[in-house]
Amino acid sequence: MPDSVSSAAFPPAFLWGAATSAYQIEGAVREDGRTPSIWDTFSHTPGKTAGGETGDIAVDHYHRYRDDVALMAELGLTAYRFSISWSRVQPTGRGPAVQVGLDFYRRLVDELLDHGIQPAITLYHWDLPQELEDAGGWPERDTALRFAEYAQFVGEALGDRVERWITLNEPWCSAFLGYASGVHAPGRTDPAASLRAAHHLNLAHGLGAAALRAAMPARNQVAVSLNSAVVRPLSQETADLVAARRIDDLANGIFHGPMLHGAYPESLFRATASVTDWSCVRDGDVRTINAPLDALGLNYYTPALVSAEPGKVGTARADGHGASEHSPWPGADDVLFHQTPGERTEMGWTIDPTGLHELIMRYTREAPGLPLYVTENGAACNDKPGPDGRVHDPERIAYLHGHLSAVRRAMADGADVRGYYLWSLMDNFEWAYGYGKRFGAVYVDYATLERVPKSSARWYGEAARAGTLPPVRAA
Ligand code: PNW
Repeated sequence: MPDSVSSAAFPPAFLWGAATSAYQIEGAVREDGRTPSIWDTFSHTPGKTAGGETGDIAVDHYHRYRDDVALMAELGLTAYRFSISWSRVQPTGRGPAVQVGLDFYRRLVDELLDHGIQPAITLYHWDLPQELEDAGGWPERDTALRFAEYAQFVGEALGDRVERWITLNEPWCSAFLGYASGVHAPGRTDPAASLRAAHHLNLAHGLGAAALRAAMPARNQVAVSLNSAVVRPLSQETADLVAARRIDDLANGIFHGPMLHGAYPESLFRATASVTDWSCVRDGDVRTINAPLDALGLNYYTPALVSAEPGKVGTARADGHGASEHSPWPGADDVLFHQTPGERTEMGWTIDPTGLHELIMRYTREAPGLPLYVTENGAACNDKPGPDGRVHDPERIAYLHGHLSAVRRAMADGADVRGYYLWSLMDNFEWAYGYGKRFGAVYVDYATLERVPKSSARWYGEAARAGTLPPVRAA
């Protein structure tokens, strides 16, 4: 890419953010009336997470949020995306909201605003109250109705001071890692249930968006964050193109179809006909899901490379996110996933910034006029403090430089990208991988919980202050 583009300034209003989620950072799982979510149950089930690690303490953000906000401000961040623990607000997933639960988030928001950092709230980042799972979880329609009620409570409590709202984070992961491959909570392996979960997550998004709008000032923005896959066929042969199309339906069309276009792709129904009859979709649901959005959040880490393997009914590791005997792709048993060539992060995910450019341009065409945010992007690296106590992570700086350049290039190509949230502010509980995978720009010493900004955090802060990317050597 021409240097004039990659080094060009970002617009002054561009948000330079970082992202986290509640279960991954808060800890304090039994405080102030919080009850277990599916991730508490899952992480405490032997064999489900690396080393049996849990979010019981995580990085203790619940008690350290003031210091964490001060650190963000010192680094120069202008935005912060975090999620709310539903179990703190409605411990049983239903009934009246708990004031102490809401108060924590109000204090956090006020702290952010006092430091000039714009908050963005994700309502659901995978931590369903366990009681709702016991009642059937996302495969049950009632969970979507419960979500709308929860959205209303949070919107009423914080809508006066938080402008940016995200209903769901990565519903693909909730539905398919949670209910099909089972590598995420609640760990079920029922393909039909996973497709019902996908529909009810969509419905939750639509009902939740409506509840937020009714509860908040009209100026606020309602969005959703999708981990839309960048799917590439291994060859241009018809069978591989068809395989790529199928994965695109199952990863993307299943969510953006009803959300952006008001319809599920017909080809999705055909591909999954042997798994479900989709009778969970009732009249009017798609209209509810299709409620207008104010912005779209895109989470991007790595592209997918697929081919057809006729006759194979198998379980290729689909995404690098935990091996399982069960596929997170119901309806795609004869599709094979390949490792994209190239350098990889500690997750084994190939580093490919062109995928982010492609993704942004795709949604620029798919949803003309809709402002876009990169709501997650980042890398797990093998970070260790050096003898001087500092943590040097040139790989992460290169990753960020590459991907932010791709964002800038997409903007030059006409995309309306309003901000970027690096995943993640600090090292945290990386789900089934436990604490072994470090995504933070800030290093966390898990023995002391001390925070040490990595060189990437300084580099990124410098970019935020300058509104342009420093050279990769700067740190
Ligand atoms: C996202 N996949 O997870 C989540 O939103 C974060 O909570 C998480 O820490 C981060 O990315 C890094 O993993 C993903 O299988 C999980 O394709 C799985 C996949 C993608 C993203």
